[in-house]
Amino acid sequence: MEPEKAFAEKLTRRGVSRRDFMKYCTALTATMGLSAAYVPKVAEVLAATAQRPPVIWLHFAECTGCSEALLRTQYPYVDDLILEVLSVEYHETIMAAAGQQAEDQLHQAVKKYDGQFICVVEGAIATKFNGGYGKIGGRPFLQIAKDVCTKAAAVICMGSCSAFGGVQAAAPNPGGYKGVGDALGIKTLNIPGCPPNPVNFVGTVVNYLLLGKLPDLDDLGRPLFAYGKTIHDQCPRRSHFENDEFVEEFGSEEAAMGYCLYKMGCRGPETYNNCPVAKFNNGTSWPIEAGHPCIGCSQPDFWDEMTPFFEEL
Ligand code: FSX
Ligand code: SF4
Ligand code: F3S
Repeated sequence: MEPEKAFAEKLTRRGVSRRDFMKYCTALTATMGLSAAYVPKVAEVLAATAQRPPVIWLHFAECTGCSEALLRTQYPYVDDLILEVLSVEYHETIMAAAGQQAEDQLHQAVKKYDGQFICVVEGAIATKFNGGYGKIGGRPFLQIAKDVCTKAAAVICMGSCSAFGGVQAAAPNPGGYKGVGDALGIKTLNIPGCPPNPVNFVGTVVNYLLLGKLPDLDDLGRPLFAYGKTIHDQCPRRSHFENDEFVEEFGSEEAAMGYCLYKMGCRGPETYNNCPVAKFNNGTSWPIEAGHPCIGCSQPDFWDEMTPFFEEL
């Protein structure tokens, strides 16, 4: 069967119309900062069936919210596709194997794809006491990460825990938890957020497949297409005190300002992420739209730096 036809049938089996799929591709292309001319190319990348880069997906100390965010979006089948576009060789949450069988699978995959695989990591790594504060199958996260990440072609940290340490690394941090880059002394591509937006992971992978390179990064290793601006700079609530029409509608500048969540502790002015534009659950909403101040979840050490939450800075 032609690949195009096979793909269309696969979508139909999952109850996805071609129109829905193209809508997703259009939103993804915009999120990646590419012009609309790239939409058909992005669709092609997702539809292609050629041999794809092998991926080894590791879990360390975290809540698995990052995998959940990717697998349980409103249109899980679309984000699911990325797991088919990639050749996922190991992923504890979704693989059938367990125990020794899973361990064997990991070792075989690392050996087979040495130097070629993309390693995606969720969760932070304990570094004190030889990594004694966090183990899988009796082996410290630190040891596993050293064995696996150092053999990868690229390491993508999914979520604030693997990127910067997250809640495990919050004071007093007895286990000496760190993000993967810090723990191993390597450069990683970071997609922080607690959880991160799956579209930013998909965008990073599609960028790699489409343009043959990883996207441009900021000095914290975050793709600029997603983390190039602050929440505040893109926030619709900001328009209420900067737009004369709204000020008039609210009666005074002060009243219009009340619509902003700054006084409830919003950390939007110090937080770099694309939540106002990308939103979550396929564009349904995002924290500030739902009435909750941004807590700065994509910034390093936000559990220490951005707390106490709900208090004005
Ligand atoms: Fe951390 Fe992810 Fe927060 Fe949870 O895997 S970024 S605690 S949403 O799950 O690592
Ligand atoms: Fe800025 Fe937060 Fe107010 Fe939005 S709600 S304008 S991000 S301070
Ligand atoms: Fe996180 Fe703030 Fe977005 S809390 S999800 S970066 S609005």
